[in-house]
Amino acid sequence: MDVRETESLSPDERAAIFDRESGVEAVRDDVVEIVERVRTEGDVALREFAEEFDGVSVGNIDVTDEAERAVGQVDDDLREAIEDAAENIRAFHERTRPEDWREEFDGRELGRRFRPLDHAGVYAPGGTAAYPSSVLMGVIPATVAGVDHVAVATPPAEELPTATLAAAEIAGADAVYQVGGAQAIGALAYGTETVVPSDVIVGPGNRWVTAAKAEVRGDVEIDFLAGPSELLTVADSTADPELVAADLVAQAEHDTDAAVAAVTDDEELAEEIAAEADRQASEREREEIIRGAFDSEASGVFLARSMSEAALFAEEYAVEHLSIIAEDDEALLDRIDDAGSIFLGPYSPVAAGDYASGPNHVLPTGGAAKRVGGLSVETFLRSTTVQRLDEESLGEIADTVTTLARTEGLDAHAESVDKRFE
Ligand code: HSO
Ligand code: ZN
Repeated sequence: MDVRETESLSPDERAAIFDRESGVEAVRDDVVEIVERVRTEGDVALREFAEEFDGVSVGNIDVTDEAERAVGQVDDDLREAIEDAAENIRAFHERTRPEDWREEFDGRELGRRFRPLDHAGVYAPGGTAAYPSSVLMGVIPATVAGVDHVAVATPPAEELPTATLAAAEIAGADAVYQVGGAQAIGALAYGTETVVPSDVIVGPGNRWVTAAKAEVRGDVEIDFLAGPSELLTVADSTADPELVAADLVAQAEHDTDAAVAAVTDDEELAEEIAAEADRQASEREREEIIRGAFDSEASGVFLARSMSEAALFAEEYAVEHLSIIAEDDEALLDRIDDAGSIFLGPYSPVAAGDYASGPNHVLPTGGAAKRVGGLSVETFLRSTTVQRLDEESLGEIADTVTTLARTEGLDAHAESVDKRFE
């Protein structure tokens, strides 16, 4: 891994670091066609795409029964780990469920209430990215919100991964379908003979899945366009380079496109993190992927002139996972607004949040943390406002309403208020 000084980054380098791209444009035309075929041909298209892209001749698209059986088929240790993680994720998400409220504002009784969406679709990638943990992260907030029907879509395979199926069942999914890629997003969005259409589609995926989510957005809600994993660690001289490097190597093993970086004001620490990351990479099974991620333009160890400048760097990076390992981590936390999820102190590895501490790991990437938060219970809720006025409180605002209404040339609006006082 390279060490680069933040002050000598060229405009091109800065753009590659701070304007990270998702790469979905390249597949957009193909995705439009796939989604359209699913929309018009339904299950027939899903079966054909399964043969073409996954090399699988699909019997039942609906594999909910198999998911129920999978819980009994996984090892006890794995089942307990999934159940343990699910419990922690559920506890955290229950705490975040917004409460309905009603309050009086100068006699006007105003409130807000939350109701779940009816149908949610959770995408769970397959292949080397078949993560039971992501199934928990997608399904559990939906069930906590009270969604009536939560469906999981996962790519077809001769042998579906039992851990993914078991996680869907333990998390409380109502249906599991074997359908992957852009065609899965088309099916979840518009429905087929087998697949129930969703009001909201969530979950990570490859470029095809992400491009398809962008395509159906508008017809259904989506969480956001989640790209490859990212980690930025803000570290001061008190940080242990071995631990900083271990977290970078961990997120790097997801994808050659992952972005893993550290920023510090301590030159010796910067060199040690870079050397340590290279050393640890060669001990890992996914060394090649890790080295690919190290070569990403947004990856590297960055040397800032001060910790203030390091905080500014982090703010501009707006990273998916931000780790702060520094003596005064709370002060740095106060200065950085933009990040998907924040990990404080040496005992909060990102891996803990990836699996089992409780908060969600489906998070905005590519700088989207400047605009949105991660997957949450709110993703599956819609809010409605409620108001009740009485004669007196309506009287208080009557002039304001009628003046504005007549200014807008809407005299029937004004009259509807005046009539109440005749
Ligand atoms: N770090 C990934 C989530 C994940 N990690 C799943 C392990 N399994 C993206 O936030
Ligand atoms: Zn991870």
